[in-house]
Parts: sequence; structure tokens; C-alpha cells
Amino acid sequence: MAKVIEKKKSCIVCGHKNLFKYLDLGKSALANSYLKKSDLQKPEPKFPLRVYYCPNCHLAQLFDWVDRKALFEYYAYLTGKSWPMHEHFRKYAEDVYRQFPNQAKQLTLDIGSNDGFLLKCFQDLGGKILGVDPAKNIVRTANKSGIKTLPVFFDLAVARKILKGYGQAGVITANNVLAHTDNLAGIIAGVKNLLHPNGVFIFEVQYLGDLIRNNEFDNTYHEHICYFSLTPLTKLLSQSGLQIFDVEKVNTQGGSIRVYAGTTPNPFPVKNSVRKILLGEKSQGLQNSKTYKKFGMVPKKIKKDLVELLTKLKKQNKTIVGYGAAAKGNTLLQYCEIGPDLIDYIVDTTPSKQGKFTPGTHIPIYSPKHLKKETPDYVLILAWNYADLILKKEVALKKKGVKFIVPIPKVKIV
Ligand code: DWN
Ligand code: ZN
Repeated sequence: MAKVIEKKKSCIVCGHKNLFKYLDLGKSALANSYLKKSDLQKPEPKFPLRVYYCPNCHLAQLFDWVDRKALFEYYAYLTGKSWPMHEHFRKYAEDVYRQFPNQAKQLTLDIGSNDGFLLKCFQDLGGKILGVDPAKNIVRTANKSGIKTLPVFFDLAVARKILKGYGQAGVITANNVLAHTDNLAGIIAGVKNLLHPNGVFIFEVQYLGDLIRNNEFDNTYHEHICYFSLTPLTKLLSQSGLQIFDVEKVNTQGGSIRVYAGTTPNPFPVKNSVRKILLGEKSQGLQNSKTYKKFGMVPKKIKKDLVELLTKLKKQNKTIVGYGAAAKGNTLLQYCEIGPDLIDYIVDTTPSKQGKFTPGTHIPIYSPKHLKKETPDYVLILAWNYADLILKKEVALKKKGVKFIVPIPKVKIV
């Protein structure tokens, strides 16, 4: 059973002790721990969800760390089952090939490779690839489909083994990984050890600037230890002999950044994009505790608006269902205390989530086909990061008169 292994009293990046708590979402069941019917009567572990800001290096971070093995050795989220990610990762691999043709000829290692979707894109372009991911259930299928993947948490020891067996990597990628690890220093040390001196380390993280700007409080859950802006990332990497030389904004997960780094001495010139984003962070107030204090009030307002709306609709005998059993949706539902009394069911394209129930709130999850069987009056888009795409995809439902509710950045019917 999962447990809190550590209450983090000092900053993960700089060790500063005077951290400032700005977000408290109460206790929450683990966001990707979908329940079987037979689990519903069993006690469900719940853990505090509190986020702190470090005024020294400006990192936002989780206070209560849950055992990573419990979170990631069996994992429900599959990159390949979130169809908008297909285009994203195909383009990602093409961009890397275009920008770094020489590095892409060497080994490409993906840390947290999940089902190997990105690696498959590299492989299709002719790359020599290797994945590392702790989720044993997912790694099994990745290997079966020809994406060589090691079923472990990446760290310095794993990097050394890879170095022996495969040689230096020209490209190392890690997408939605650095926020998830309790061993940031170990991952970065492993990257530094394995990366060719001319190699490139490319990673994507959800961007704190967007999270704050767009009220994305539901992106807070135990999987995410760090909420990154570029400022603490620069410090983190430079501590281990890596230097960021380029950064771009990408629109995944409600707004992310893709960061490019090389080993020092850096073979790549540092682009102006880095300075621009760092300056933007200052002017957005990401280095001021007042910004975080203000953000801490957001969840209460969203909860009030959403619960009022759903309760009103329910009183009018409207049926409401959820769209996308996203991890973030489970923070939203749990914090807002929205259960099967308000939401009849949720549809999701991921087979391993279908037939199960949402953690903490126990709403049944079905395949999207279910929408044809039981057409609702309202659909709450829990995967709001894909709201535009979902609205385009579901025109037939719209034509039938179904209305869609988007909860973030603010509750609205679209
Ligand atoms: O960092 C993380 C990100 C990358 O992925 C993880 N910690 C966990 C996960 O977060 P998430 O579950 O909030 O990610 P998504 O991609 O926003 O989840 C969307 C969910 O909705 C998936 O389960 C797939 C589903 N979906 C669907 O059923 N129909 C998505 C789309 C676009 C659809 O049309
Ligand atoms: Zn710090």
C-alpha cells in the first residue's frame, strides 16, 4: 500500500529551509489509482496535497512525497492512447532530427518512455533508440512492440550500465518526467554521465507560468513533486554541469516548456529565448510570494462555481457526464467533492481505465462508445487541456444539443 515517505522540509533544488506554503488541497487519493469494483468497499489511502514556494530559487514543490514505486511501477496513463499526443511527438522527433542531425545518428535515450510512442517516431526516422521506464505493465508491451525499454527508474547507476552496453547518447529526452521524480539530482547526474560532449538533453515540463496564469490548480497531485519555471531549472542543471541553451513554449498539458541543454563547456550557443523567458518570469511575478498567495485562493472559487452549476443542473433533472478520466480531473473532482451524485459516468479512451472507478470519488469510467448509448445533457470536460480538440471531435453530440462545461481557467458552458 502506498505511503508518504517524506515530508520535505527543505527545497529540492537549493536546500533552502524557509519554504512558503501557498496551496492546500486537503487529502486526496492518488490521481492514477483507478479502482476496480471490488476495491470500492475497501479503505482507500488518502494523502495531504500541499505545495510550497522556495523564495531562494523560486521552485514550487510538493511537501508530502508518496513512495514513487507505488505511483509508477504500475501506471494507468498511456501516451499512445491520448491521440493529440501522436501529432505532438511525431513533430517533436522530426524537429530533433532537423535541428540535431549528427546527434540523432547516435543513441537516442528516452527517460520515462511510457509506451514508447516518442521512441517509435525516432525509430521511424532511422534512429537507434532505447527507453527507460519503471511501469512494468507498460514496458512489457513496449518491448513486445519492438521498442527496447528497461523497466527501471533512471538514475546514475542505470546511466552507467547503459553507457557500458550502448555507448554515449547523442540525444536524451525526458518528457513529463522531471516533475515526477524524487531523485532529481540522480536523473540529472545520469544524463550528464551518459550524454556525449556534443549531445543534447531535451525535456518537457508543465510550465508554472501557465499553471498560475490559467488557474490550473488541478495539475497538482502526488505524481508531480515539482512545478517548474525556467529559473530553478537553470540552477538545477548548472549544479550538475549542464547548461540550458534554448527553450520554447509548447501547448501540451495546459502549457509546457521544451528545454534544450548541453554539457558544459556547452557546444551550443545560448539563444535569446532563454533570457526572454527568464525575464518574463520576473515580470509575471513568479519570483514573488504574493503571486503564490493569490493563486492559493483560486481552487475555492472554482469549487464554488462548479458545484453551484452542477447542483443547479441536477435540480433541473439534467444528466451530466465527464469527458477524459485525466489525472488532473481526479484532483478537481476530489477537491470539489464531486461524485456519482452529480456525474453519472466518465468516458475515456484508455482501455486500462475503462470499467474502473475514479480514485476518491468513485465515478464509473466507460469507453466513449457509451455516449451513444446514454446521451447526456451536459458533458464536463475534465481533460480541459484538450477542450478545443474534443469540441471539434464531438460535433455530433453538439448537434444533438449536448452542452459542454469547461472548468479551467474558469467554469463556463461553451
Ligand atoms: O504528467 C502527466 C501527464 C503528461 O499525463 C502525468 N502525471 C499523468 C497524465 O496526466 P493526465 O492524465 O491529466 O493527462 P491527459 O493527457 O490530460 O489525460 C487525458 C485523458 O483523457 C486520458 O486518459 C485520455 C483521455 N482522452 C479521451 O478519453 N478522449 C483524451 C482525449 C483527447 C480524448 O479525446
Ligand atoms: Zn530552492
